[in-house]
Amino acid sequence: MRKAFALPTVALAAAAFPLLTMTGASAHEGAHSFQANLGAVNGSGVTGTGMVTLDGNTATVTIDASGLLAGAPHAQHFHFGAAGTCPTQADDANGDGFVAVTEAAARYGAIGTSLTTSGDTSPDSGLAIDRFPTDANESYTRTIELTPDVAAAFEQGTAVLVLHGVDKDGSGTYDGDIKSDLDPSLPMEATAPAACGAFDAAQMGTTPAGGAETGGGSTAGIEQQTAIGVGAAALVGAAAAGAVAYRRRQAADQA
Ligand SMILES: [Cu+2]
Repeated sequence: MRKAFALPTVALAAAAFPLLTMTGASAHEGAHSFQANLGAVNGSGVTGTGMVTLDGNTATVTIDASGLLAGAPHAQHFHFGAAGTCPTQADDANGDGFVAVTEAAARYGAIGTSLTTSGDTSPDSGLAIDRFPTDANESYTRTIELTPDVAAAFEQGTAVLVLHGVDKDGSGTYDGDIKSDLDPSLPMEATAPAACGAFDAAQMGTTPAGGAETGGGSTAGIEQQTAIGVGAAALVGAAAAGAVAYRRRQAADQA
C-alpha cells in the first residue's frame, strides 16, 4: 500500500518541480532583461538584436547581427547619457553623406561600455580595433561588469547599442577621403555607426504584479500558477511549502 502510493507521488512531484523552478528563475532577485532591435544606419543594411540580462551591475550581453562588412573590425558599444534614441540620415549635420558619431551623440550619447571580445570594456577601449568582432554575421556573448551609471541607463531607458564600421562605397574595405571625426588617421567608414538599437525592457521573464499566492490576479496565467501551487503543496508537502514561501519573499522584494 505504501509503495503503491509512493510511485505516483514521486512522478507528480517531478512534474510539479520544473514549474516551481521556472517560477523561481523568472523572479530572480534583481535580474532584469533588455532587448534592442538593431536598425541600419548609414545605409549599411545591417540587422540584428541585442539582449542584456542585468543582475546588479553584471551584464550578460548577447548580440546577433548580420550584413556587416566581413573581415573588418566593428567597434561596438553601449552608449548612454542622451535621448536614448537612434540617428537617422537627417542627423548628417555637415552634409558629408555620413551620420558620424559626433552627429549622433545627441541621440545616443557617449560610450559607456566597449563591447570588446576580451580584456578592458571601458570607454578607453572604444576604438580597440584588435578586440572587436570582424565577421559579416556576428554572434557575440560576454558577461561583463558595467559601471553603475551605465547600469542605471538600462533601467532609465537611455542605453543604446551601437555597432560601428560601414563600407558605404562598397569597396570591400574601410577607405575614402572623408576622415573619422573620432580619429583623423582612420577613414570615416571605420567609425561611422552601422547599426543602432535602443534598449527596452524585454517582455519575457517579467513577473506579473501581485503575488500568485493572493489568488487575486486577473490573468489565466496567475490562476493556473495558483492551481498548480496548491496541487504541488498537497503532493510534496514541505518542499512545495518552501517554494511558496520563496515566492512570497520574491513578491515582498518587488513591492
Ligand atoms: Cu559606439
